[in-house]
Amino acid sequence: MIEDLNVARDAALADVAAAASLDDVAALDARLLGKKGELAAFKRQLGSLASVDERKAAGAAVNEALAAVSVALDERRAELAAAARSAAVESERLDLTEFTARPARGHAHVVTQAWERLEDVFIGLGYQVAEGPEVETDWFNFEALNMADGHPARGEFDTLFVDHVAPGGTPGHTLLRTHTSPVQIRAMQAMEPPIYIVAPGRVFRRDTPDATHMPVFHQIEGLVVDRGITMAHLAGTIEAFTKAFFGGNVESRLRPSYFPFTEPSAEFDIRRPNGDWLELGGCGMVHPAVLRAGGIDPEEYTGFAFGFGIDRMAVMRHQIADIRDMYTNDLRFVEQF
Ligand code: FA5
Repeated sequence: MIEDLNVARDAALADVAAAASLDDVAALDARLLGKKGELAAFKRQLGSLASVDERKAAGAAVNEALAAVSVALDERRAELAAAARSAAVESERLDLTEFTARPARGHAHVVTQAWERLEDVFIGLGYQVAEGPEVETDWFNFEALNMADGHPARGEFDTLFVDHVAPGGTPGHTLLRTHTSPVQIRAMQAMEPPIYIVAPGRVFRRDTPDATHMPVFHQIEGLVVDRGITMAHLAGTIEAFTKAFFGGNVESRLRPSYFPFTEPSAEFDIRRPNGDWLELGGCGMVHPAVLRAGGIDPEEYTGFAFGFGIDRMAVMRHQIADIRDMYTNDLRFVEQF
């Protein structure tokens, strides 16, 4: 019997060593050690042995075999559990190395920087920042600015019309604003004098892109309405803000011009390093008809207004040769500013 037992024990140990999973181990445990298991069967045979000594020796051998198989099962179980744990750890591992390098941070675009710097300069001079819509009506963009239907000056603004008819309106009267000047009217309607506002924003024209023009560009409008405002205040204000924006050493000139919404009118130019003059904006004393359209009595108040190209100011500040370079989205270019 002991020989049979040894054969059965060795076979059991071989099976345990070959168990491939924790489920296999559990099945073996039941098959080998259970009450009706293969090794327990030897216990039942003990009674049939003749002598007490034989029974003792065989009983001890059965117990040893059971203990050996039990230890082997525990060991195999521990091995398989450890392997399962490391497999889980491996599969759930997070690769944190990608977070060790700081992600690159961008910065404001050169035109946005100019926009914000201009706002800062004017806030420093006591102005408020105003806004208006980019999609405007014919009335705010032209009519209220002293450009009645058919006024030849309308032709100077290559206007993009929007396929939309306002309630109660007529077709062809909704447009993308061609300048920030309609915000003058909105500000005058919304505020009582004294008015000191700037309105930076995006404007649209059917202009062909070239070194100094874009079809979508930015302007900053200025409007002052108060008692006793003169052209001298306008000239002083332009000098103050261009000095603050460009630094002290800029060569500039105000040259007589014409806008239907200002009288008298002027244009402001600045000298480029190559000696050429670049037009930065238009300005003038607010026309009485425009004050009236804004609900202000021109007998009581006077005002000045200006509209400057922000993109052109950025170009001048950074000595950029071509305005289009700012909009090609070439990182090698935009990272320089
Ligand atoms: C106007 O738009 C007037 N509303 C300015 C004004 C306001 C005059 C208040 C008087 C009182 P103008 O069309 O000249 O004017 O444009 C003003 C400035 O916008 C130009 O001097 C230029 O700096 C800029 N600008 C005009 N067209 C373009 C364009 N296509 N691309 C980039 N900048 C432009």
